[in-house]
Order: sequence, then structure tokens, then C-alpha cells
Amino acid sequence: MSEFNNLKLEVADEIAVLTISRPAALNALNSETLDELNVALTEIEARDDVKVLILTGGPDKKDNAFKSFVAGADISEMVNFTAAEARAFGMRASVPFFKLMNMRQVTIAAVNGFALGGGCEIAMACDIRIASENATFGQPETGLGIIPGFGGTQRLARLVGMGRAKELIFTCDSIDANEAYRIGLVNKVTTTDELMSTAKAMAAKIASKGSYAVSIAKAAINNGYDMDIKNAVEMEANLFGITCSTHDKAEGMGAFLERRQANLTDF
Ligand code: CO8
Repeated sequence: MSEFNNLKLEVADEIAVLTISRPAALNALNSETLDELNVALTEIEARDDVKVLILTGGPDKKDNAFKSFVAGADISEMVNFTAAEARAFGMRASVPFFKLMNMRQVTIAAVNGFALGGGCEIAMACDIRIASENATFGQPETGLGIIPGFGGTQRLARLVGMGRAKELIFTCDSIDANEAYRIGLVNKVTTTDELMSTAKAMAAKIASKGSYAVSIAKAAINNGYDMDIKNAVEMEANLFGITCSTHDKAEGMGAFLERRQANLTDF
């Protein structure tokens, strides 16, 4: 694996934990971090020993507390952007963000603290979000004279509905973890101490299933989401057919009928 300035990667028990670590800037996303994310996600996707990826934020410089997941895109880098540079920055982020969304491994954002602007947006690019009680979500961009530019206007509306997305983006209101759970922005809320153990427990449960089947189910959900229902169900039938030609299907169904534990190995 490559070495990174702003990321840390640990892999154990088929679970990768990728930590965004810019303690001097509450883990804000600058160009270097976006490029490192792209490299790291490409390398992780190629690994057969990683079934689930957990994305989280590293501790703050002041007291080493886990205060921020990601406090947004890096404002000090964006402040002098021309229109063309800003567009390029947005497109630069979209590559790793789409990787999080579409890579064959399941991606879980473990949100510890601030998930503002680009931080909320990168969490939304993951398949699943688990938040600690100290998490804060928001899209403060219009207060800075810009709009969410890492997919926030699109992914927030898809996750919580257009009315709530418009309210959050137009008012810049921040919401806590429980409100994020109530509106469907996060899947689960935990105590701060239990955030990583909760994320790892869910990751382990997912990793114990047929990993190839999970990755095909992820592709079916993602690909069908923006299709009309007739074509989406036909696409699902095609992918279902593909899973029926696998070792895992024969093993999984055979094990059920023989009343034994299945040994699922496809990925
Ligand atoms: N960018 C750069 N530096 C940051 C950022 C950021 N987003 N957030 C915090 N920092 C830095 C601070 O400047 C500070 O640095 P220093 O110690 O050198 O002064 C350090 O991190 C600690 O921050 P604070 O002292 O402000 O910590 P507080 O606990 O007082 O406040 C907050 C924490 C409330 C999170 C506060 O830091 C804050 O409001 N940060 C900015 C949050 C924000 O507005 N985020 C959205 C940014 S815009 C965005 O994400 C757009 C995404 C799409 C871009 C698309 C482009 C095409």
C-alpha cells in the first residue's frame, strides 16, 4: 500500500479502517487529501482481504479528542479559486466519492464529531452512516456564498427528501446525531466510546455474508435507483442470474438443505 500524509489505513479481520487525519484543520479535505483518498480507495478495492471499509476522522491537534469527522472542504485552499479551479476541485472530489459509492466493498462512515459541508457529503457517499452522539451534520455552504459542491445538493435530497434537504441547505442549520437519525441521514447512533466497535460489529456481520453477493446487491441498488422500475427490476433479474452461477449459490443453498454452516468464498 502507498504511504499517505493525510490518511491512515489499518486492515484486520477483513475490515479496513481508513482514517482521514489532518489534525491542524479538523480533517478538512484539501486537494492532497482528495488525491490520497483516490489512491487509497483504488488500492483497497483491489484487495481480496478487505470486505468492508470503515471511513472515519482522526483526532484533533489540541486535545487529541475525536472532535471532527471532516469539517468540510479546505476553506483556505478554496478562498482564491477561480470558477475553473473550483469546478476542477469539485470534479477531483467526485472521483473518490464515486469510488466510495460504487466500489465492490461496502463502505461505512463512522462519524465522530463535525460532518460539515464536504464532511457531510463524503459521509453521504458511503453506503451506511453510523454517528456517535457528538456528531454534528450540516451544509453551511450558502453562508459562505457557495453551494454544496461535492454532491451535497444531490445526495442529501436522495437520502432525506427534497424538502428537508432544501431546509438544511438554505438555512445552514446544523443537526445533531439524533435528528440526523430521525430524518434518515444516519443508520444508527452510538455513544462516542462505542462508535468504532459498533461500526466494526456491523462490518463483521456484512463480511460474514456472501461477499460477492453483497457487492452485486450493492450494484443492483445503486444502478437501479435512478432507473424506471421496469428496467430496474429487469436489471435486478440479470444480476440475480449472475449470482445463481456462483460457487457461493451452490454452497449457500446446499448448506441450508444439508443443515450445515455454509462456507461462502466468492468475492
Ligand atoms: N477548512 C480549513 N480549515 C478548517 C476548516 C475548513 N473547513 N474547519 C476548521 N478548520 C481549521 C480552523 O481554521 C482552525 O485552524 P487554526 O487552529 O490554524 O486557526 C482549526 O481547524 C480548528 O478550527 P476552529 O478553531 O474553528 O475550531 P472550533 O472548535 O472553534 O470550531 C468548527 C469548529 C465549528 C467546525 C469551525 O472550525 C468551522 O466552522 N469550520 C468550518 C466549517 C465549514 O464551514 N465547513 C464547510 C466548508 S465549505 C465546503 O465544505 C464545501 C464543499 C464543497 C466544495 C466544492 C468545491 C467545488
